[in-house]
Amino acid sequence: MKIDSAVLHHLSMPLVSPFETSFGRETDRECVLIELRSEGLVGYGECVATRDPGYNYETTGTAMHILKDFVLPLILGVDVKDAADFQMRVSGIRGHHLAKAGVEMAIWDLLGKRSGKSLREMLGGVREKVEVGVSIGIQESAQGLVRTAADFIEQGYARVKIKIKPGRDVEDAVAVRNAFPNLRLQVDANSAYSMSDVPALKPLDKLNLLLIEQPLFEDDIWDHHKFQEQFETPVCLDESILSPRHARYAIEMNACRVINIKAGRLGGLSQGVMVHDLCLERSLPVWCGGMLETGIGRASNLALASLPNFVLPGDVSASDRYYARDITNERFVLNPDSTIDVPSGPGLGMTIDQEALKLFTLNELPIVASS
Ligand code: OSB
Ligand code: MG
Repeated sequence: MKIDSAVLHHLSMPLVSPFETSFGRETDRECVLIELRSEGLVGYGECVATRDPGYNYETTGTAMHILKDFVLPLILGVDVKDAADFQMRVSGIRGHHLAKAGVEMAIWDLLGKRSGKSLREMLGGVREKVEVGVSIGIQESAQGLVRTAADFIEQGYARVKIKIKPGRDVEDAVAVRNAFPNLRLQVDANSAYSMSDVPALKPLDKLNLLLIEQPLFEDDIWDHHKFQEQFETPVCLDESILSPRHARYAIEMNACRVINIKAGRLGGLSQGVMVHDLCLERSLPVWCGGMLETGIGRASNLALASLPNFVLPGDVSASDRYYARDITNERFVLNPDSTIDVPSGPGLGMTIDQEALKLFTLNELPIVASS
């Protein structure tokens, strides 16, 4: 499949409500939409880097640079056979997984459009709809959080994740637990703590949480082992798992009992599948994380989450939870059983609303093969 040209679309999309985590607050979601053209077909991929390097060191700015100057020159005018071939070609570029993953997604979209297969079929998904939950950012107060959670539960979300940070942890979690004694509830710290915070966090262990996500630093797989030893609640790693190797280290160190899979963080859907397969082999449940994606990235997450070992609900909510207007013509809706349907059309199964795309574009960069 010869890649003829590419366009990078640097987007900024207004969120329906601000999203606050331990590392910051977003009111508009920036990302880079990657458009690849090949043999008369157009494929799209979403790079989930954000404006600020809070979750990950990459930003939309670094992604534009790495894609334009390093990743795309390695594939433009080149016959890229599949995701594995793409990974081999970009293996000399250290890091920048979010940038690489966006291109790999666009390659899958092209492969599917060429073969008539959906991403779910190509990845080996086994479900036509996947269980989902909602990730709630830090609210103005514990009471406000309970109200927000109640609203999402009312809409049909059967699993809730709340963001925590020092000063806004146990009290918030206790408030939600008291209001909803049987709710499937989990917390995400986005690396806000260190081992000295263990005593303060200990009460979380009594709240019957599904898991505690990424309490410690990204590069602290070993300290997560020490943390897990002190908690009965399963620790889930997000930021720490940047490759299938990291997943193996974490499993062998007993640093976690659950892994959150994000194709972006791992450098591509193919790497996400590898982590999925490894966890299946080692009997660790996984679930699909989210990055407030547009319809493009959401379609990719749903296809990935249809693989057999995604046994916990994903952070993949309905389109209206994120955007009043999305860049895709198709919108995702929540089914009454807290699931979302996996797209079944060729590739990602999505079409772009060109008018919306224009509306949200900060910068558009066409790139053609040199020579
Ligand atoms: O840690 O899972 C996270 C969003 C941005 C960055 C990091 C995270 C998140 C979320 C959002 O939790 C989940 C979603 O897309 O609904
Ligand atoms: Mg997380």
